[in-house]
Amino acid sequence: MYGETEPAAAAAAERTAFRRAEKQYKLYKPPKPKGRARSKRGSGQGGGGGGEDLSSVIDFHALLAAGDGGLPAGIGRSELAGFDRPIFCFLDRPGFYFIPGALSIDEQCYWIKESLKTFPQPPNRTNLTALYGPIFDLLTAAKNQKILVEVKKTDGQEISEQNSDGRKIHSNNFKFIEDSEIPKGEVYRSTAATTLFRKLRWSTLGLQFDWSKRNYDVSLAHNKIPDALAALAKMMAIPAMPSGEEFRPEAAIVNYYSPSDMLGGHVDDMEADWTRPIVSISLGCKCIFLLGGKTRDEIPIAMYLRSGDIVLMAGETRECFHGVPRIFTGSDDEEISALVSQLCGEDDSFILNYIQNSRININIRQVY
Ligand SMILES: O=C(O)CCC(=O)C(=O)O
Repeated sequence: MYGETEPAAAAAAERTAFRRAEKQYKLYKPPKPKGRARSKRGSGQGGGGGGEDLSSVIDFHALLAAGDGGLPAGIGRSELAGFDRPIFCFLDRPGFYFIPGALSIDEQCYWIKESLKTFPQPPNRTNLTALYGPIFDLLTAAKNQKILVEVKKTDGQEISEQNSDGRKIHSNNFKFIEDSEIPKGEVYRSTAATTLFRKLRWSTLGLQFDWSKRNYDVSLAHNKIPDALAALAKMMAIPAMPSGEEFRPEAAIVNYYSPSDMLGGHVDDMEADWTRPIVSISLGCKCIFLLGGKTRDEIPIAMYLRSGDIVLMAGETRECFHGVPRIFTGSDDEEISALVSQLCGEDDSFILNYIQNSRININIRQVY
């Protein structure tokens, strides 16, 4: 999901403690047998997801249930007058706050729906924008089994245009139609909306992030962060904010993870003031989140993030490597079962199907 790394830097990163942890936790798919059956010996490192050692992964929900007496060394509780949710922190990672179960089931369902329906709507950009141009109503099209087709222009006009970087973009040549409506001989290519929906990896809200330059491109058209999301972020940011100051939500990245996706270790360093937190909301399937140190050589702390949890990263923790090596799908997570009971309307089945096998992360940032 993130920018390319130089080959030498990538090779060095391979040998680090952070990379070792990523390899320890990532999902290993069993290799497909080729030809005659092969010995199973050595095929496994985690054996396709079962049997690996997850005993050192911190589970803040379990710690919460155990009460204050059960806190392991290095983990503390933070108390804040007027903030009515439990807050955990690491004594050696100032600026990191974990708010377990910060969102109710209703709120989670609301934000899952917004993430799938509203957040990918133009002018917000997604990973699909560079290939297809702005796509409107992808969720509705996917639900209705529509096909996105690139239609030949009849007036001989060039199908592609160039954006300011010289990269080809397509505009107005794509539209959703019924399968039965595909005009013979007038279509360059066609893709099922369900396929595109499955390929959605990120969308950006507010100020638009340019992944190729790894900075915010203020010249790109954008809407401001939706009021309800801004209000939520302001409220949740309080534990990490200097007293009396208010967080200003100016941009957000929404990450969509399918079962085998991971987010490699990185530092988010494109915002001006690192005393301001990144407010990071987890929805859907549980994942392992790695919080490393200021170099990849420090052994990262592994913790579970579950649907409804919120993490704040501010101050020194803004300089720390972090990433998501593993998503747990198809598990009997309590959080997912709770969503199942709530997303039971006729209109919800598509979303429910998606979220039972996916994770969504919304991270909200103050840019300036
Ligand atoms: O998915 C997550 O929980 C982390 C996302 C993240 O680190 C990022 O988008 O920079």
